Amino acid sequence: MLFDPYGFPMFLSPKGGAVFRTLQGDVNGDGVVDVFDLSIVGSAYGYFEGEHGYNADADLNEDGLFDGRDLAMVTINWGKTIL
Ligand SMILES: [Ca+2]
Ligand SMILES: [Ca+2]
Repeated sequence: MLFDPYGFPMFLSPKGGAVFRTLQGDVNGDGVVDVFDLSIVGSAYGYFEGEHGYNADADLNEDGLFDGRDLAMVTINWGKTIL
């Protein structure tokens, strides 16, 4: 995995191949991992891909299920900001 100078992981964009900076657990993409992200992942907890309550944005490890492993990514980075 690549990391930027601030220690945040960088990923390849599936659409354009460009590298962009992100923060794991920042589900709503506002640059901070906080209660708003937790509320999103809480509402998706236990849902499988294809089910009505499944939220692909909350499936942080992209395994088709939202569970404790995704929740752990939020708690590990709790309070961190991308700025
Ligand atoms: Ca956020
Ligand atoms: Ca998952």
